[in-house]
Amino acid sequence: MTAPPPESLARALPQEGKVVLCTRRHPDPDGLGALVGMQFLLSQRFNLDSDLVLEGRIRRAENVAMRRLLDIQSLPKGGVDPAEYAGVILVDSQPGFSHTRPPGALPVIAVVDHHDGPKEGGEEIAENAFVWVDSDFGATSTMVWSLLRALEVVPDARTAAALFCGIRYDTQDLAREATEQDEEAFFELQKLADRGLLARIDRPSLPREYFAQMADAIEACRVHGPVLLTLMGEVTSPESVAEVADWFVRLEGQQWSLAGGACDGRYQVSLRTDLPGADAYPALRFILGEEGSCGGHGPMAGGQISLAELQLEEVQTLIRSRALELFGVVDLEGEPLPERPDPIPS
Ligand SMILES: [Mn+2]
Repeated sequence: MTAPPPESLARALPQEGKVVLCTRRHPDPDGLGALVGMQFLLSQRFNLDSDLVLEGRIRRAENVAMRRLLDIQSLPKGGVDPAEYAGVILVDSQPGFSHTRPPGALPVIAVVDHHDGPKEGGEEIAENAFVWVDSDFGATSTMVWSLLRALEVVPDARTAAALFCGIRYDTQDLAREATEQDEEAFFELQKLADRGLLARIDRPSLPREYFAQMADAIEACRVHGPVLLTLMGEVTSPESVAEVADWFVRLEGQQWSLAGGACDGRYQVSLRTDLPGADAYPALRFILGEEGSCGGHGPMAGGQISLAELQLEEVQTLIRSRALELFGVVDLEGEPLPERPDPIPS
């Protein structure tokens, strides 16, 4: 887990002008935290201006709260005039990932990410780009924090809050896939961050639509022994699919939780496991097969299948049969999730 020397970041950056910072479509807190941290680093250390481009919608309540309370400003993707920028920096994602399309006509000058994933498709990476990909890290925000530290930039309260949230949610408060570095960054940043803001981001108020989505998820869930399959129809957001997978893996005795839902012309899928040492990415790659694409690290993976050529029901059937096959539970009948006690005889 060694970082490339920070001087190589300096070499990859333009001497002047502006750069675009972006992350995956439908950014999560780690993506947002890494963007805010990188923007702060560029302005404080390199006197370089940057604009954020956020693609897709931010809908999960914590993410919406994080963006609003930290006042994270961005340009629409169509708002980038390539002539105004010297290049693109990508965080918490990589150019070859299907859910990430940096604004075109600009070279990728830096990549900082902690995901495993497809290695192809990086043709737009500049020759002397700073590329740091290391799946040992629990969060990309930790990697950005370590760059700040190596370059002797102390984050302000807002930047610290953003990076802290990235680590907090990607590692579930250090409980999941956290390394010593994640731990050190977490506690350092917690000291520097605005705590009132952190509390408001962590427990945001929720619309009734949120509870309706969760009711649908409970209804759709089927328990196949150690495997939970929650293959929903239309969902309010891709994040809600991830949230359902996260929520249901907490069911006692469960080892794998797979959730799926249709949104924006794609069937979004999230896989979680609490089996010690299990790797979700190869499992999801098998389940989505050639029809889909995915990425992930450790116990979590996410991906999608386009609904342009396949019907929703076909995709659900495909995912269900491959998941039951992979996990060896083809013979187990799926049971509804809520187990109701027998009514008390009157
Ligand atoms: Mn991440």
